[in-house]
Formats: sequence, C-alpha cells, structure tokens
Amino acid sequence: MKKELNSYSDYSIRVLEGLEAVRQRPGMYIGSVGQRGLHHLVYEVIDNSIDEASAGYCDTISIIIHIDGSVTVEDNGRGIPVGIHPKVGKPTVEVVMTTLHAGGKFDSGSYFASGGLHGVGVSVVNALSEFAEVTVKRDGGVYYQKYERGQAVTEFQRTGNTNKRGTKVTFKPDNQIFETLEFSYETLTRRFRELSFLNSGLRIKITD
Ligand code: 0RA
Repeated sequence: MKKELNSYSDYSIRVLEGLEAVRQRPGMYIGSVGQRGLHHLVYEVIDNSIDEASAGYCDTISIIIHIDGSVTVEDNGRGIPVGIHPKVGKPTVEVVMTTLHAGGKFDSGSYFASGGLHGVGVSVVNALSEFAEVTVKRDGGVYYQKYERGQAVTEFQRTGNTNKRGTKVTFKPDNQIFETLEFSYETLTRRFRELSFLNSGLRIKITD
C-alpha cells in the first residue's frame, strides 16, 4: 500500500481525511473517550520526547497540567525539523502535527521512518484537541504554530532567537470528544515514574 505524501494535494486530502477519521472513531486511535483515552493523549505526546531521550538527544521532559484543563509537554530534544517538508512543500512541523502517520512500521519509504516512530501520535492528539500549540527551538530560532481541532489556524512562524533546542506541545482535550476532561495527577505520576525507571538518565518533571 502506498502511503507516501508526494504532493501538496495528497497532503491536504490526507489532513482532512485523517482528522475526520480520528474524530469519527477516536476509540480506534486512543482506546476510549473516557479517563483512559484522555490520559492516553499525554502518553502519545510524551512518547515522542522519550524517543528523543532513547536516541540520546534529550535528558529532561517537563509536564504541566494547567487550570484550564490543557497540558504542556516540553523536552530538550532535537526539536521537530523546522524546514519545508521536501515532498509536501509545507513546514515539516505542520506535516507532523496535522497528518496521520503509519509510523515507520508500515510506511518504510517515508521520511519519518528514518527517525523511528516520530510524529505518530501527535497528530491524533491534535485532532482530538480543542486547540494545540507547538513551539520548536532549533537552528537558532524559536518557531510557533497553533491548531484548532487538528487544523492549523496560524502560519508556522519564527518568533525569536535561541541557542537552545527542543519541542513544546500544549493541548486542550476537546469537550466535544471526551466524556471527562479531568486529568489525574496520580495516574500521570505513576506512568512517569515507570517511564523514568525505564530510561536511565532521563528526568521527568510534573507540575499540577
Ligand atoms: C521528526 C524528526 C525528528 C524529530 C522529531 C520529529 C521530534 C518530534 C517530537 C515531538 C515531541 N518532541 C519531539 N522531538 C523530536 C528528527 C530530528 C533530526 O533528525 O534532527
């Protein structure tokens, strides 16, 4: 099966089809729309940061649970590439955030296969969020884009300079999708403890 993104029109069709599929059948992607599914969103985002840590590029991940029900996951990994995706002609960050990826396993010809499973879950999280924001620090710059229910609502833009690297994703789960929007600090902390035991040298901070 061919699942490459070879042109802009392939890309825009994939974005809309993907968003629709995920929002129509969230359970297929995150298991449920209850507590479990809600927490799964956080694990999907963190998985990408853990991949950076496993590859030796990231030693700190911080998670913030905000009062409005949104969550921020920030890592000091390499950052999502900030250039234009060679096949799509769109910013790679936008492609990662808005396109469903088979994730290397079934998609061996894809750009993303090279980096492992990067970007697999983050577009699902984006599709199921009232809003999501990504900030990438890379190549001397700070870059930002915002999305609503999976679709970009701002241009991908450079907002400043930095010599740091990393990725920060903030998302607010969509009340049109989830039965509950309340994160359990306990549940998240239990999972992060496990993840930090499995990844020696990795620091995971959580702020409620
Ligand atoms: C695509 C390619 C590379 C890294 C990432 C995505 C990436 C995604 C996320 C999501 C959260 N944190 C992340 N960190 C990295 C590889 C980058 C390279 O080859 O330099």
